[in-house]
Amino acid sequence: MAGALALRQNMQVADKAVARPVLDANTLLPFVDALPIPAVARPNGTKPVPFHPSVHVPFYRLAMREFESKVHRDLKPTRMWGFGGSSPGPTFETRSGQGLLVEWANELPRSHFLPIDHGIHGAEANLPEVRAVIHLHGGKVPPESDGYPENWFAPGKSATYFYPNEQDAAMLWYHDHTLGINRLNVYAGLLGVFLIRDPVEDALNLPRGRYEIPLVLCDRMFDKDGQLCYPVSGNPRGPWVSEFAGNATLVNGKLFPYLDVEPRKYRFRVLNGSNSRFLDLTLSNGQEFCQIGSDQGLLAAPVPLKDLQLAPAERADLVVDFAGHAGEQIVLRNNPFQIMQFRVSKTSAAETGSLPATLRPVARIEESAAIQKRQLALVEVDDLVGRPVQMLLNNARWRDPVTEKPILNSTEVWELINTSDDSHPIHLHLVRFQVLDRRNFERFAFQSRGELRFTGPVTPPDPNEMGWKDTVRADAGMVTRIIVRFEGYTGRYVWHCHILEHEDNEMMRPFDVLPK
Ligand SMILES: [Cu+2]
Repeated sequence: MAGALALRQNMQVADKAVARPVLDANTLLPFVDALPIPAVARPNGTKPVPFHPSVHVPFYRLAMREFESKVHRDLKPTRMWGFGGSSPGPTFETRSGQGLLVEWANELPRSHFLPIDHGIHGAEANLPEVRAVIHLHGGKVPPESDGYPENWFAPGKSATYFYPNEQDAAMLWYHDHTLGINRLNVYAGLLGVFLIRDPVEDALNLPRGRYEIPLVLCDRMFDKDGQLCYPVSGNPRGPWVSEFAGNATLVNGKLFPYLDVEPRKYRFRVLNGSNSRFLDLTLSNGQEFCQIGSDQGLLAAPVPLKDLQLAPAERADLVVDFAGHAGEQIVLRNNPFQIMQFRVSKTSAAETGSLPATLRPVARIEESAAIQKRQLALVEVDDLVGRPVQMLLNNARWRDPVTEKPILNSTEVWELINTSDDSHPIHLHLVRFQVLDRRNFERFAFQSRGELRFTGPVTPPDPNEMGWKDTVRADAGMVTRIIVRFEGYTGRYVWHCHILEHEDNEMMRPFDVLPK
């Protein structure tokens, strides 16, 4: 019986692993489709808040569904998964302190169209093939609404989550977080933007309305019929691949879109929604732009940049001034690839948005405030020929006992000791944190004797990493130190690498926030 089941699984995997000719995205004519702007989510009414039945808040119902979408004029419609028939899903617009409820409904089909690896923890073959659970990335959310990876639900089921939004203005995003198949669900399209605003942001008079535009960037691979391809290892018993690099980048769900702009300031809310790809964004005319915010909101002051590095799951709030570029066509590049085009018109309506010299004070947390220091190794486990088979946090697996148990309202320093050859974007749920510094260390001494020997100077965070963060690049061969105050709620959360292939294969651990 077990043998027959295993055989069937392998045949299913083999069936899905059939190599299809991959589309060379460079053969597509660029800049023929207008950039889509995701619709703003509309509430379906109001409902009482859990535990406070006298308080009513906006209630939204978003259904996850399969649909077809034209990602390029010259491609056949692509099968995708999204929210209410779009990927990215509708954008939430809310204000700090304005709580809301979302019923996330799984109305997906019962079989997955991407290759599941049933050998991965949480993706066993006896579980429903299609499962989903939604996490609000960057949200300070009670544990029961955080989208714990094991709290997935099958088609026909739903979960209603409460988002208090008691946090500063920021660009958050929502996405699937299902144990073992998260990389496939997000790749299929289960992600969207969630904007929180507040009076500090309002007072800055930043570009708004049609001059404020979300840019959700996701690299993908398509076959010649325009269908999503996801690679497999070639081993039918373990189709998992350690990372994904697509040859085409969707911007709000289109390949190589264009956007008509006026010669004035625009605010772009950029999300790297890729599974694994680190972005290196520039403008083709070499012009400077300003980063005004990072993951958890506004920076203290604008940071001028010509080149923006953005790890998976990181966000950047940018102001680009097209004044002085009337009539030009400017390409946004992820070096060296083209991503999208800005077509600057000859004339502009009166400029109303501004870019103040200071934005929001960001008080640095003193290191002396930390009552606990944790050394946490990022480890790649290879097979005999050096192929990665698993990624671990502190050599522990998902189902090992919880080891990180911070106390509510206490401050800790986490030292992320990256012994691998890859940079890993590390994300903590519930909290916001600050980056202290990075420093090279000697890997052999650490791996063989557990001894931390530094080999280089302390490197401060980049200027655009000096604000509040929820995801940090832990670079290869370096110790990246962050300082975190565990505020908000007690209960179980997770921290993980946001390379989704790593997260799915053990590079995720629970942590418990304990009461005082
Ligand atoms: Cu990783």
